[in-house]
Amino acid sequence: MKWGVVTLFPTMVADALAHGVIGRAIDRGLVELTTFNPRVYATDVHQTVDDRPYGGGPGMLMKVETLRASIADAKTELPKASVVYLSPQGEPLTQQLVQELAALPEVILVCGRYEGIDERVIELDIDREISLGDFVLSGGEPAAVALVDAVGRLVPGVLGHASSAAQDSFSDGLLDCPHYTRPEEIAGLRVPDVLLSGHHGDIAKWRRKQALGRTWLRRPEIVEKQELSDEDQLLLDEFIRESKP
Ligand code: 9D3
Repeated sequence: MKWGVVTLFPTMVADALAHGVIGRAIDRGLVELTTFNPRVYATDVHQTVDDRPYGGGPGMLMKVETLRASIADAKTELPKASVVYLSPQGEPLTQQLVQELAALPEVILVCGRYEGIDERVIELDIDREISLGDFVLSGGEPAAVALVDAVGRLVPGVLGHASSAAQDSFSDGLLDCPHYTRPEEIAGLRVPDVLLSGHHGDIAKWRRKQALGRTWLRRPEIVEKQELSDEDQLLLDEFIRESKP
């Protein structure tokens, strides 16, 4: 899968993605990442890439000519790409949207800085607008990193069998169960007996029950939206009964 990222801070994106499974996927050519910097198209001595908003007020916008030149450059290199503008006004990112993007051959991500970009550039050059959620970032780059990471791990061959995307929390809509490693006791806190029992059936049931219970406690709206199987409903009822004093 090919990504183009339009950004004033190309190293911020490329360096952040150079590690772990995505870094390896880039090294192996499974994920291709090219950055396009509007600064390259600045023509004046100050290398200006920002401009003042009509109507006045505080804050600047990205300068139109340099931004559009770099988007055009990205489109030439990635002719099949959907162009995504990362912004707080966008559609909230979900795993479903991540899966949708993973089916595309090429995506161009436009990272805003300052107060954002001219509305007409959105109309002319952008296919869709995506947000990470209702909190404030300083620019689109951290969102681009998160999006390439989330989509990249769905590209065939990127994950090993053990961590395959099908096993993810959220692939079945639930939060993950608690995990434990050595030692058996930390500051008086013991690993649950069932995990030491070697009974794989009991362990799977316990993990499922914990996943259902934690989702019910922390994200009740996720459980409400789901149609639980009879077996899941029994496990959740048991968790709720045991969680009451
Ligand atoms: C504090 C400035 N805000 C004034 C109302 C507007 C604003 C402009 C630019 C807020 C954030 C940003 C930069 N954010 C992004 O580029 C961004 C973002 C985000 O802030 N939150 C969640 N997802 C995203 S995707 C891109």
